Amino acid sequence: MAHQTAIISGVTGQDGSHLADFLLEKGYNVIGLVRRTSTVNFERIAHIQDKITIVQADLLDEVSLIDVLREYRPREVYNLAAQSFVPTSWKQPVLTGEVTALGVTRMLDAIRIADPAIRFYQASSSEMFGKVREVPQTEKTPFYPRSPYGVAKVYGHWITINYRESYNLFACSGILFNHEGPRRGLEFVTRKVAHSAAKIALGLAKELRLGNLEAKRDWGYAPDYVRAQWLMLQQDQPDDYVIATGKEHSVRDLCRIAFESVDLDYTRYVIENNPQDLRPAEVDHLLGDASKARAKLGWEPSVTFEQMIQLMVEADLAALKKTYNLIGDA
Ligand code: NAP
Ligand code: G4F
Repeated sequence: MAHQTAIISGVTGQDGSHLADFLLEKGYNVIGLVRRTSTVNFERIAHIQDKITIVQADLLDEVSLIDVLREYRPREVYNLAAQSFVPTSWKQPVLTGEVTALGVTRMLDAIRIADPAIRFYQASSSEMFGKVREVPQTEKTPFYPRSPYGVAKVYGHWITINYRESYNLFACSGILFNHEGPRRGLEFVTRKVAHSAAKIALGLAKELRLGNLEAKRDWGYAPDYVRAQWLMLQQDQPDDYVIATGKEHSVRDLCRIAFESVDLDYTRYVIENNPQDLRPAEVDHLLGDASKARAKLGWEPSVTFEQMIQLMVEADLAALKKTYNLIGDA
């Protein structure tokens, strides 16, 4: 496996950065695609910047994708790039469709044109289950997306399957349930809560405004989930897999655990049902059944929800203390 080349779109994101770490450990030559920005946003890959090759390409521009595939001739392409924040998908539904849906076709077409032997991973999402048709959700559960983001992901999922069946591409779709960690964007609820609990504990904030505290998710740990992405591309046959922990927690549980980890009672600080954080259509609960991945990939999660939230709060405490030049414990 040494010196295989892998291309990651979305390398500056949470998963892209963890996958780059993972593939470097495995001896891969890692090519990370970044879109052009006026200033660099390489915070999550700063520690490996000199170990990977960073190339400009955009999911909105197919020629840029064909060029990069022809130049670097990868064995594997991981398509992690997306407009991935659900609330933004109502504000920018067309942009979300262009990147998160049609961007998948551009990448698949680029592979078909440049080298159809490339193995392809598509970052599908449990958001596709939306208003869930059964509990828990498996690879066979029908989709009922509840946001423009979810609709775009359904398109990306089916175009991946269609290119596999039409052109015999080695194309896999990973239906990943929510996964988090200290590198999660600040706007997603786990990081928002962890960061605010740390700030309040340090006396840097007084309250936390949230939306719906009753929503439930099957939350896992991001480094475990990028291992599953790689495992899918190492099989003899391409296939689709649900990746989940099989345990669900509410946003309220998340608040309680995060605040308790800094000896605080969340009910004194959290303001719920903040209108700006409520959604036009909610996904009330997601719970995945990853039996297929366990059986065929040998995949297992390694970190519990409680451990992960604790780890996230600790990471934010340490980062805030450094930023604000604070000493001593919270
Ligand atoms: P993320 O942190 O939001 O990262 C998204 C990445 O996509 C960033 O690197 C971003 O670049 C890049 N990107 C956005 N638009 C692009 C474009 N037009 N061309 C090229 N790159 C572009 O997301 P994540 O949490 O790592 O998730 C990775 C993938 O898994 C996404 O497709 C997401 O929808 C999917 N997913 C995530 C989860 C989860 O719980 N994390 C669950 C299921 C599926 P910039 O840095 O320049 O913005
Ligand atoms: O953390 P969230 O924004 O994640 P969401 O919407 O589940 O989407 C994430 O997971 C998907 C997998 O199912 C990915 F495909 C997607 O890219 C993304 O990574 O919200 C989780 C829940 C929601 O029910 C939301 O209504 O938390 C609830 N929530 C309550 N208050 C909040 C807030 N979410 C956010 N972001 N901010 C709040 O203040």
